[in-house]
Amino acid sequence: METIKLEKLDNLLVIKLNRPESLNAINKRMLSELYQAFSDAQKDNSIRTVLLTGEGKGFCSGQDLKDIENFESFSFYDHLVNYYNPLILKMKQLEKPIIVGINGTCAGAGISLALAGDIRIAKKSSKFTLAFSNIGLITDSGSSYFLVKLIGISKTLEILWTNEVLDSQKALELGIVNRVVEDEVFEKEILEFSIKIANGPTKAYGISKRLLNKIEELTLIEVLELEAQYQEVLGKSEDFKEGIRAFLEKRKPEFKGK
Ligand code: T3D
Repeated sequence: METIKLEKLDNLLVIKLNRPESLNAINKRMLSELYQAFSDAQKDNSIRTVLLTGEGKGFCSGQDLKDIENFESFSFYDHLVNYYNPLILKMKQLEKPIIVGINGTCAGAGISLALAGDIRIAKKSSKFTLAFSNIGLITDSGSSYFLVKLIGISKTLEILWTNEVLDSQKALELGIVNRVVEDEVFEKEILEFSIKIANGPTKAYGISKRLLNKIEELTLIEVLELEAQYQEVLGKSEDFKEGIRAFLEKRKPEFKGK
């Protein structure tokens, strides 16, 4: 891979965006490589969680503005529909946890990428800016959808129109990130957190992701039915049996993700 680094740490796949000279700006190659990495993670049963983070001082500065040769002939529509959107959907549809470790600057489509993950942990010194309207664009690659769900229409419009640079504490207060970690311990803490999740009951985590991500399209009656159907499946899983055994034997469960 040219634009991302992959490292397998037991059952955790670490994906590092690897174009640090541009704060990990996204080019076509990176979009294809990320799509491939998430597709492979879906097929590989030994991978039980993905940690997505960035190399260097940025997490991701969004679309590589130097990669577009001719803006006149460039089709934003084709680019989004063929490259960005499939990746965002692939991440949302992956039935395994995706932890995003935001290690620095996060801008434009970098925010979309972070929001397509499930849990975001930010390094304290990270900065967030939508950047889209700086160049006369709107939120894309899912960020309109994710932001409105997380922080509402009015706040999304405010940060989009003003291009306010949010620090990690503000991002936490708004609910854009789940946790903020001191710079010195960031690497250690995102790894520890991800490993803990990777050792959990992966099947239950995957099914809860599937259910919760579509909950707003469903009625209470439909949710009650789906909860019952999915619980029926999980009640037959190896991890459920192990959870019960561990409870009775007063020890910590050793889940296998099955
Ligand atoms: O269809 C489609 O594809 C459209 C999709 C659009 C989605 C989008 O993401 S639109 C938004 C694109 N992103 C931006 O507009 C952000 C542009 N960058 C910035 O505004 C600033 O760089 C930051 C606020 C992110 C960080 O500022 P700072 O001062 O910390 O760093 P810097 O010095 O500006 O950047 C460091 C280097 O990274 C610099 O390179 P140089 O001059 O040292 O060689 C800079 O040019 C480069 N860089 C930063 N962002 C990008 C970039 N290079 C290419 N593309 C970037 N997005």
